[in-house]
Amino acid sequence: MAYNDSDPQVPEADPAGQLPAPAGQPPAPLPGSAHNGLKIVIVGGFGVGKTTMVGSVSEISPLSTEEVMTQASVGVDDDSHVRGKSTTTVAFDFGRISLDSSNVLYLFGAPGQERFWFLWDQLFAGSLGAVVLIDTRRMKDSWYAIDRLEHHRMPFVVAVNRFDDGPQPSLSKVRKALAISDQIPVVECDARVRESSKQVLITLVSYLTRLASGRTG
Ligand SMILES: Nc1nc2c(ncn2[C@@H]2O[C@H](COP(=O)(O)OP(=O)(O)OP(=O)(O)O)[C@@H](O)[C@H]2O)c(=O)[nH]1
Ligand SMILES: [Mg+2]
Repeated sequence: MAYNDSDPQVPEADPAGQLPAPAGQPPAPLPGSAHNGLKIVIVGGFGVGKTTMVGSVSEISPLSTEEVMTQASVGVDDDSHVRGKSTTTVAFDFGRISLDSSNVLYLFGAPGQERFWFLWDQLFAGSLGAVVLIDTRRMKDSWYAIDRLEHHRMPFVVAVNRFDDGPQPSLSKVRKALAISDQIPVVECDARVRESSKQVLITLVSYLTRLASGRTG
């Protein structure tokens, strides 16, 4: 089944159901019946919003490994489109969403800077699938993520994180520019908004479900 770029809604039932309290609120403790952990990774280039997405959608205060960017990174990291950004992920972000009484989604946000990419392969271990976050101002920064995921044969969906000052290509154009096959969902999102990030994860889980049941292609 080809994915419909023009339809921002997830076509299938919400497998995540209602999410618990937003991050920052007192989290609901993980029920003792939650025995099935599902690992998802969020990857993409430097400063595309990976940490923001984990933080917006996690039901617990996310664990993050943000460090202040120093003068030493000048000339090494391309910060030309992230001028307001003062910290960067140096290991990973970690968040959690309870899907139901027995299934829990564990979210890992990857570090975006090239010098930390060696960590990605470890982060992929045991993952069911991935979200590739895209910043349309720097589309080529996502090639490495897509390349690594294809290398690992890991299913992924593409989420275009819209920044106000960036170009606003259609999802079809993004798909074409990144040579994403028709079966792979390409959606847009605002990583700062919980509901929007949640929809991206639902898209991924729906896609994984379709793959598992052989209903794609
Ligand atoms: N306008 C806008 N800003 C965003 C959006 N998502 C994230 N930001 C901002 O973009 C900056 C980068 O976000 P991060 O979440 O740190 O990006 P990251 O991908 O984790 O960065 P690294 O870990 O350093 O690669 C932050 O200042 C966010 O507030 C968005 O959808 N729209
Ligand atoms: Mg980060």
